[in-house]
Amino acid sequence: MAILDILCFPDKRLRTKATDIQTIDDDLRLMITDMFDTMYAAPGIGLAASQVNFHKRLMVIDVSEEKNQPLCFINPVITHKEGVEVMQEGCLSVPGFYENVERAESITVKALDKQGDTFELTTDGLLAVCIQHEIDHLDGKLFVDYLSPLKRNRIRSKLERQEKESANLKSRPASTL
Ligand code: GNR
Ligand code: NI
Repeated sequence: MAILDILCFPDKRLRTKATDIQTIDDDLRLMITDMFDTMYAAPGIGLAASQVNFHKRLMVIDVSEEKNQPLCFINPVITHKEGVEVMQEGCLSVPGFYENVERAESITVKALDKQGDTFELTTDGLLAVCIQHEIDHLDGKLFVDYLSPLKRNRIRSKLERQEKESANLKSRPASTL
């Protein structure tokens, strides 16, 4: 069981465009297991590989109440979008901030599962929102990009300040705490 570190906005590495996965082997399946462990521990309903500094097109999702419906998407592509819906979103890479984002209401996504078999899924609601949110991560995009520059900059400043504060605490000798 390995819990991976999650990159936080405004870390530039979150802007990397992930590349397609060519081989689905045991190394990749270990990464998938670690991503599920990390997502459930956070806790979150989804996690894109980009968030754990692995810039390949891979994401995991579980939107079930019981946390017993793990979904793994390799090289996901949205093949159809319909309607518009606004939902309040959060992100493990933007901790503590929740804002309304407009996305397609219903989508069809095509991907490979962890055996390398192609599957297609048509869905709406929270799962559709989450799939779009995770694919954005793989393209280097974050939900804060949909907000006004003013809101985004406020969030950036607060997270930068928190990051400096925690870095300071870590470098202080225990005797001064
Ligand atoms: O845990 C998460 N919750 C969430 C809520 C509304 C819309 C999207 C999400 S995804 C997020 C986990 C995350 O950051 N995935 O990239
Ligand atoms: Ni996210």
